[in-house]
Amino acid sequence: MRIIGAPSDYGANRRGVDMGPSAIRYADLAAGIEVTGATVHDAGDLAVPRAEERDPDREQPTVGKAKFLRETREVSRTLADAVADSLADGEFPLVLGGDHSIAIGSLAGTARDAEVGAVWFDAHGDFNTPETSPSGNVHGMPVAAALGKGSFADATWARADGLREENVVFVGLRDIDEHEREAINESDVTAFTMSDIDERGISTVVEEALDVASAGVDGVHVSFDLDWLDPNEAPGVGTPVRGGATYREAHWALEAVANRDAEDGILRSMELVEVNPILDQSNRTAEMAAELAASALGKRIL
Ligand code: 4U7
Ligand code: MN
Ligand code: MN
Ligand code: MN
Repeated sequence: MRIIGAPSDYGANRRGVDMGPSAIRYADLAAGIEVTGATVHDAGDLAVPRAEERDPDREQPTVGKAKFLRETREVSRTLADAVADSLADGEFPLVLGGDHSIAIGSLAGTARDAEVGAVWFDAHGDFNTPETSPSGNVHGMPVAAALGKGSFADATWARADGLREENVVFVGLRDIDEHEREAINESDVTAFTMSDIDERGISTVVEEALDVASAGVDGVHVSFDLDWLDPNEAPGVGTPVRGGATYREAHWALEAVANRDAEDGILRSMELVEVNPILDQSNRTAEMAAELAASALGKRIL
């Protein structure tokens, strides 16, 4: 497998997530994964322009109120190539963010020559468009971007045409904006909320999510936003929302991904995003990210 760092924070409204890849590596990511018997190649970090270095006079492609679209487009293209190259070389791509806008690149890369589904572990729907976004932050838009919603319809760099809407599944939503909710309801994606997990249990929900995401596709991308976890367990995120998944639920979920992959080889690519070391306590959130990656790739903890 191949680790690809994408230290971009252009999609979030605060600094810090650009240090996510370093923090997750520091938490012994590679050693944790090697326990599964996998060979880990670390490809390092992609070159991402620093926010302070950008030229304010240079023209920005403005779409609605989406911020930093030129930089986001650049990062997305670079990352899409890196993910596609990794797959072409037969290595599983594990992408480290960065904020969740990097998923635009991961999805474009993994869906370049394939039909794919996606399982989205997140407190948020990430289904805003430049038109509906209350913040203008692109980390709240990657699913809509990849599916070509709103003004993303014309953004060939953002659209992942191989991503099938009916195979996109959200798990554990608990903070959705009004227009975002309408758009999710009108779409063909499947959405499980935290209430669904309370009612039906993590195992039923995740198994069903994997069924939906993997039906009739070549592979599944797992996108893991650390704010899916409860802030008590993972405080180092930019947009914490109380009432999230527990440590045990998160491990169960990703062990289920690994078990399913062992059965049918459906896991195609994965990303861990939104770790913000500045807001973290002793790197706990990055450690959680590293452990969860190992679980998804086959490590059993208990
Ligand atoms: B994340 C938000 F308004 N919905 O669009 C927005 F609440 O990648 C938050 O899931 C988005 O962390 C959070 O800005 C994006 C907001
Ligand atoms: Mn997210
Ligand atoms: Mn989120
Ligand atoms: Mn966030």
